[in-house]
Amino acid sequence: MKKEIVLPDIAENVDSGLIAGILVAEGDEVTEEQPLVEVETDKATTEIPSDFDGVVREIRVKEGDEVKVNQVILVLEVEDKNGSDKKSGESKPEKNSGTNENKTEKSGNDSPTEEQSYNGRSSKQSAGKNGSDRDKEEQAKGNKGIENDKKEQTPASPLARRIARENQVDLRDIEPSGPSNRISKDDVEQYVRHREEEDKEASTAEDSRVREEYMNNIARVTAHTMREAWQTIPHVTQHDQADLSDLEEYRKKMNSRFAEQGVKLTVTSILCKITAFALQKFPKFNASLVEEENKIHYRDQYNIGIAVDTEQGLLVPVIKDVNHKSLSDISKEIAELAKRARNKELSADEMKGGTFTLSNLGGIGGTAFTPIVYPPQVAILGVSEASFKQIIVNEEFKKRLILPLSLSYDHRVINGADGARFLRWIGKVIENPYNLLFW
Ligand code: CAO
Repeated sequence: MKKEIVLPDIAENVDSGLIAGILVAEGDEVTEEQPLVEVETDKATTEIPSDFDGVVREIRVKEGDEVKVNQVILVLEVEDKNGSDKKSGESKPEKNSGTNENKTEKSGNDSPTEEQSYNGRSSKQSAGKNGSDRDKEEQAKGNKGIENDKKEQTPASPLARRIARENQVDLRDIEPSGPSNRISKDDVEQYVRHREEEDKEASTAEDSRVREEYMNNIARVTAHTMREAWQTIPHVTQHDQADLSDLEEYRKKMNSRFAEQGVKLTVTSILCKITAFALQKFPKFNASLVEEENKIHYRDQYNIGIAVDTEQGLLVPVIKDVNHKSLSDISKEIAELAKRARNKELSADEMKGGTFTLSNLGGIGGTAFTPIVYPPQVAILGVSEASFKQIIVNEEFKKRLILPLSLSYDHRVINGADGARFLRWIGKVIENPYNLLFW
């Protein structure tokens, strides 16, 4: 049968309370005297215990609700004992007011307090109803509860607790002002006021040091793309290095020849060409993932985006069909697109269709970085500054120009072993371009 648990008459001159906590959930099995909810009045914080063993069928209140005395808080399903058991009586208000002596006070006051005197009153009332033995037992339980709570809680009035909770104040941070060492409502309010003043001062000081600037369109698009990439792509970055010495020497030699045609062969253009070969050798790196269809789309176009640093932000123009273009054409095109990017002259089409990206920060510096994959691509090659290192060649220390390489890839498509193989292959071609003849 169903039994309603109502808010009992918890103290003199108190006709309502605030639900401070719900300690059970619908469907919970509860036992007699198990606390069901916490109710807060300006006199005490009180746990309302169950009058019966049973199952919680319905909770009719929520935290923060104001509840009147005799208002139903929740409904229990209890075993029908044909009314023989005095606990199964229907006189809800009396029943609950009869359980007042069981409530555990939350106050931690050392001196006699409103809560304790309330407890005393309740005990007296209940003594008349339930007999002295039970009363003593219950009072002992209540006192034990008070002792435990005293140890655990900072002494404070219920009203002070409520204001502290509403303002997210930890009572342990507050110095009580009164002689009883008990935190009062005034103490909490003063603390909150002080904290607000401090916050205001701090934010005013901060504001005066902040210069606001709206992000331009490039910065906004970059921010959006980078967030999407970072949130959706599980990134791994594989680092490697390659001996650039011979290739760099050859590049310089060739540059004197290309200079006549107004072309400068650059590290970027050479890496772009080598990368296009690598993408043909390792098609997974020139692919995109269509996760909703569980498919990988392999591209047969080798369009390499080149990250260009401009005053307005990062732009990535695309060199299309790199595999069909000569090194001098690629060099010219990168120079032209980088210039157009810096002059804000790039068209949208010139930034579309990339299947892989190359980001060379070596002209600026750095030893390694973790570039972010540009969706829907699945990999990006980062290049840092080539610098001279002592390395062992044929059992001898040699001064060599070492180029750091950082490959980031989408781990949903590419495994660590694939990444290491791809980057090592590029490294070997940089170290010895003859390798291209034998792949
Ligand atoms: N190591 C050492 N030196 C390098 C180098 C490297 N990895 N890359 C370029 N250099 C050298 C060049 O050889 C050149 O020297 P010389 O004049 O003596 O030949 C000098 O640095 C300047 O090169 P550059 O930057 O003008 O030309 P580039 O073709 O190598 O690079 C570009 C072009 C567009 C890639 C570059 O200007 C650029 O904007 N880089 C920044 C890319 C970026 O912002 N990436 C981050 C994106 S977020 O992932």
